[in-house]
Amino acid sequence: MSGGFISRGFRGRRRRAEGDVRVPPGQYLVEGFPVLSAGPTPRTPLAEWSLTIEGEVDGPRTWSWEEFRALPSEEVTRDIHCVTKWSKLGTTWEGVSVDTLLEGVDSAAEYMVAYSDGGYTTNLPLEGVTGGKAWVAHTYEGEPLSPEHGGPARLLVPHLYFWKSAKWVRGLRLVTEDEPGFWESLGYHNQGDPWREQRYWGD
Ligand SMILES: Nc1nc2c(c(=O)[nH]1)N[C@H]1C(S)=C(S)[C@@H](COP(=O)(O)O)O[C@H]1N2
Ligand SMILES: [Mo]
Repeated sequence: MSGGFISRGFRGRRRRAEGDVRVPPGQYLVEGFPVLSAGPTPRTPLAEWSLTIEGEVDGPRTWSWEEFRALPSEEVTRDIHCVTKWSKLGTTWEGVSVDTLLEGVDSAAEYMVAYSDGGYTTNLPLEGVTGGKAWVAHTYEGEPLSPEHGGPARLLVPHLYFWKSAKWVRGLRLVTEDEPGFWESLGYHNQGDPWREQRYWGD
């Protein structure tokens, strides 16, 4: 019986313990980056792209691609968790925080619906996307975000299941009444907290 055997066992237990801390219940780790899209990949030319804040606001705001890219960006490294059970640790993004986009917006709304090229929507409470919790990301691992992963820009809400991170996002509509988005209408959980395993309606 060698010390090596004992220390390998010890390292094994430690690894599992560290993994448990970062991987929500029912999830497994992937090294690659799976692509999950409910339809074809839209390819909007940057000259035609814009990002809009609308709905229950004092006046809508729209940024062209150049204007959007001139806003202050942040680099964030986060773990992401898909409801189909894959998790990917330590992904690095750059994007404009939703706090920055909502700066100076006067609204009584408590919810928003993110909408995308191609018609995808997802709903989020404003509380869940403000205070440094969500970004409109344009860069992934130092490169412009690829079309398959939502480029030119996608919502990034890493503390919720990844279906809330709308790819090809074009706008945020602020609403006073919560409205289910695409997957939420089809039975996915309204909130989608991976740490509470809020996968489907009724979880
Ligand atoms: N516009 C749009 N956004 C979307 C989706 C989609 O089908 N269309 N799929 C969602 C789901 S279910 C997941 S898991 C992630 C997948 O992102 P990825 O393809 O970059 O891994 O995007 C989310 N955002
Ligand atoms: Mo997903």
